[in-house]
Amino acid sequence: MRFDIITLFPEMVTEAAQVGVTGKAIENAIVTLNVWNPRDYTCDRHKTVDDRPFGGGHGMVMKYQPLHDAVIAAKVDAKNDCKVVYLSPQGRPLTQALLSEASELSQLILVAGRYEGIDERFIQRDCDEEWSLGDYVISGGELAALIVIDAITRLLPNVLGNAQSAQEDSHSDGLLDYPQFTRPEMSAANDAVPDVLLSGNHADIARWRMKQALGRTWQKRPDLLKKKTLSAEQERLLAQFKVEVDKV
Ligand code: 9WO
Repeated sequence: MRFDIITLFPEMVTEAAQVGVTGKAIENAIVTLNVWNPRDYTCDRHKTVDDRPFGGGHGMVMKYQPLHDAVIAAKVDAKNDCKVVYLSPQGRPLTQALLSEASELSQLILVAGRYEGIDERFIQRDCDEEWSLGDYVISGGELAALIVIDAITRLLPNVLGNAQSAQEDSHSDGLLDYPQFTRPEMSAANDAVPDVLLSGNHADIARWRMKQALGRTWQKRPDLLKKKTLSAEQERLLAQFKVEVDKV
């Protein structure tokens, strides 16, 4: 998969992407990352990428033309399954399902804005979609682009060592993760690792983990649970969790 990022701070994206899972995917040529700086597509002596907003107000707005020319450059050998996405708080809220869909694309062009925003005509004419990470504001789209790249990369075939691990991650089945423990077995008298995890009984462990995942989702994110249809077994495990919570 190919990612193209339109950004005034290309090194911010390329440096951060070299670390960890995304770095390995780039090294193994599963992912290619290209950055395009609108400043390189300006036509004036001062390489102007921003201007004052019509109607007044403080701050600056990114100009249409350098952004447009940078996207055109990124599209030189675009296939038809290419999408241009602007990252902003006005966008459609990103979900694991949306990211999973996007991981089928061969090219994703991510536009990272700066300043107080970008000329609306660029969003209208040049972008296919607008995505939001959540209801908060950051100083530019680069960190959002990195999150999108990271989340999609880990869904690509041959990226995660264990083929199952992305599938088993929190949210891929609409539930929160079950709790994890490692050594030591007992750090304080009333701080023990649940017995079942030490039992070696894999069916019991799987049931316990499913019960915890259901229980925590019910406790912390009831909104997620409302969207899911549970199997009879899952209903039974959740009921059991609720009884056990009442006892403590
Ligand atoms: C800054 C600002 C200052 C005064 C009045 C209004 C203002 N709006 C903004 C603003 O939204 N700036 C944006 C910063 C411009 C485009 C890139 N920026 C951005 C992207 N902030 N937050 C995101 C983002 C992207 C994806 N998901 C969540 C947030």
